[in-house]
Amino acid sequence: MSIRNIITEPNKLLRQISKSVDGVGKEEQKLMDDMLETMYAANGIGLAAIQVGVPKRIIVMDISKNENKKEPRYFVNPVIKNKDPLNATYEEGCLSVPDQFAEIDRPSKCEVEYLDYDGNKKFLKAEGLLATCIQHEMDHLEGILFIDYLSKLKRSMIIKKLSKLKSSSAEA
Ligand code: GNR
Ligand code: NI
Repeated sequence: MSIRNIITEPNKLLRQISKSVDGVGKEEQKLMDDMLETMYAANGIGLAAIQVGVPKRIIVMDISKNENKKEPRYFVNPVIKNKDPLNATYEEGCLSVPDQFAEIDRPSKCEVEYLDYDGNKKFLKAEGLLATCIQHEMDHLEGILFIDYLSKLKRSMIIKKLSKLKSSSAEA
């Protein structure tokens, strides 16, 4: 396993639409292992493959927040089958939008069909933080970031701040 570099906004890669994978093979499993390690190292609760530069419809997640009892989840080719008409608000952050947080409204519950780490078809009914996180990650697969739900002014202020941070640091 190895830790990969997390791409941050502004970066065109984050706006790319990720492609479905043909099934879960060794390559996908290696990617999921790396993504999970990268996510834990960054103290995140979810990560989409495009955040490490791979445009595949693959997500890893662990909302357990307990170092001793890890509960990794893997979603390959996830599809949302149902969304609750009732919304819930959570303060969201994103590893690709460092140190920025905002309250975002999303359907409070959702149902997802996907393949797991072993390529088996699964169906999950999610609510609470899990539902929010799945929707946040699935947005990444469409090139959407949580800041896209903010006003133009707030979004452009955040992007400006992040570009300044980038130009003042050694890394691109
Ligand atoms: O670590 C993360 N925390 C988080 C908090 C509220 C809603 C969504 C998230 S996902 C985020 C990690 C990330 O950027 N995933 O794409
Ligand atoms: Ni994110």
